[in-house]
Amino acid sequence: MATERTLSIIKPDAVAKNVIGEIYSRFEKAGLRIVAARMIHLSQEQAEGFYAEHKERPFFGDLVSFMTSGPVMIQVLEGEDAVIKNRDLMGATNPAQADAGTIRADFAQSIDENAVHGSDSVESAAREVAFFFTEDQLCSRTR
Ligand code: IDP
Repeated sequence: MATERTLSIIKPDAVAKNVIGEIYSRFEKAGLRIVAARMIHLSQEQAEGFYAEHKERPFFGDLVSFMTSGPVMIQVLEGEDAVIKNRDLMGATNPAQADAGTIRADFAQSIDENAVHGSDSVESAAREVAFFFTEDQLCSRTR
């Protein structure tokens, strides 16, 4: 097991539903620490840059307009196997296919509005964390 960091975003649908605390509680119960957090309303440029790898996908325009439709809560989670642990807590991309008890099964309504983002690998986590936070903004226990 390795101590990792991963980037998590509580998307506009879940912020609007007022379930930030419930989602944070799941991170904490799973042993993940929040080592940085910021609420922002993403600009079009930020959303397009963050999701650049999906630029050619047919849903890209909808994804960017959804992610800029309201504030998001962005956090860095740290802990043993943080990347996969967070992905397990999130559940499948399509909430209709997400396991019972996962964040997306409980709080998301559709594949477009699916409550949370989480980095899918240690490599993308490093890039995504750096997209929103500088190293000195991370209150890591490992520093
Ligand atoms: P992930 O968020 O589970 O890692 P990705 O495949 O990386 O899933 O897709 C990024 C985001 O793009 C998803 O969370 C979802 O909001 C959106 N998305 C993915 N596939 C579709 C689709 O087929 N239709 C609409 N939106 C999609």
